[in-house]
Amino acid sequence: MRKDDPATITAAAASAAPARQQAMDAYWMPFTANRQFKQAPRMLAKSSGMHYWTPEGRQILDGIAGLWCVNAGHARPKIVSAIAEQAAEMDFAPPFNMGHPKAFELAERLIEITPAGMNRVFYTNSGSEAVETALKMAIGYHRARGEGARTRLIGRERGYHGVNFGGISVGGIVGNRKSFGPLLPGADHIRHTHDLSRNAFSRGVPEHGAELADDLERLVALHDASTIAAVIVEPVAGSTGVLLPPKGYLQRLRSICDKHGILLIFDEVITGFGRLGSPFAATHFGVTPDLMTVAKGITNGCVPMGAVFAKQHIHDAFMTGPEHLIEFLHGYTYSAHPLACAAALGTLDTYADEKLLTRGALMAPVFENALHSLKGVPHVIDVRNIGLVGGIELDPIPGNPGKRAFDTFLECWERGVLIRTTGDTIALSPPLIVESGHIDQMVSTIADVLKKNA
Ligand code: PXG
Ligand code: PLP
Repeated sequence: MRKDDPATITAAAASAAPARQQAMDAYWMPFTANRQFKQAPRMLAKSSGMHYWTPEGRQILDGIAGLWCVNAGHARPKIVSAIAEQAAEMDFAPPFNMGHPKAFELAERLIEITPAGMNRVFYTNSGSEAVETALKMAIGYHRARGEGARTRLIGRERGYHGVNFGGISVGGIVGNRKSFGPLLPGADHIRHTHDLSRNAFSRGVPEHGAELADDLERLVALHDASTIAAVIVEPVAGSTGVLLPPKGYLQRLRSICDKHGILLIFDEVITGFGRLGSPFAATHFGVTPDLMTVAKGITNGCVPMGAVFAKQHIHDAFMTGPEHLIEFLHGYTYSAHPLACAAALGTLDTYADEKLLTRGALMAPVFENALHSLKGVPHVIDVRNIGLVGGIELDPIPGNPGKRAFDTFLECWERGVLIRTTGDTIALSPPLIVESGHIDQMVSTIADVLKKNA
């Protein structure tokens, strides 16, 4: 019997506590409608390849790589054994003033695939922590160079940069910000690039909107460049509903930053590690930022880990003063955790063995055609795609935003397909091992549900 045979899974699950009888009050769930969930829980108990299984043994096709992170698919042998062996060999090593070989080996391996010049790696445990780290690096860098007045941080409307205070300050998702007070002083935002009137149903990057990068000039005129440390953007915005950069937009942002001595930070937590069909969005678009944040796909989602990649001159600016003193007063107990480093090395091996960091480019045409077949299906007002990321925007039910997409999510789950929704946009981001049959199943399930509920 294969180990991913549903019968085996059902037997394994039966020995665990049955999901429905599990007491559920104590666990306060993240980014979840807790009361709705606990009335009708959606539980996952096992995963392998392109699939999850529920505790009852029902197979679910994973249309979102877990949460944009399981890029090589689930339960990959090299990653599983790397974690198991590391746990037995050394569980933890203090990261402050101590090292362990895999942390250095991993950094060397990572800079082989980062854009040229981004050759310093700082480890965190999540994308949110990577963002906080990058923002502090940007401000600290300017101060170390004698430009201590450059403290402003610029984000973009609708941007998502995790949930910590720095990240929500530069973030632009209103719901994630409004309940939490005044946030970081000095943060400001350029306009988002979403424009259905000009760009609906674009295949790949939209034609119109490069000029929106000039909005940065407006903020420079308002605040003066001498007060601005950095601009942070997602090269392709994920959480807010899959918004692609207009043709030429990122290049323009880069040149405005250069003109004014402002650092450019790409938040590649979703776009990193092959999602667009290239190792990173920076590689894909040919635009190199000064700092880059990653997480998720760095360990295939198997152990929490994030990182900041920095250009060498940023790192070097900190390397002053007495040699026995700490140069950058920042770090996490679990930075470079041995289990995470082992998982990341197993992940990079798996990506290399199967050429997964560029496989998205091979599958992108199949994915694009399947997604755009949804044009004309009831309530579909836009389809957006790049690499193996897709966004399907639905017209909202009047007075009930988000409901149509959430109901579609629930029905797809009942029909064995896991999708993700944000507002009224459905996001698809399958593992990079996806085959065309899986793509057909995802897209036809969504189409069937939308037609049934038309
Ligand atoms: N930056 C970006 C661009 C992200 O997409 C983070 C930072 C934060 O990473 P952590 O590891 O702290 O969650 C993210 C995370 C969604 C969704 O629904 C996306 C993310 C997280 C949760 C949900 O699209 N991205
Ligand atoms: N809070 C307290 C009281 C701590 O001692 C520490 C770390 O030593 C932290 C927070 C930060 O934890 P971490 O390093 O895991 O982010």
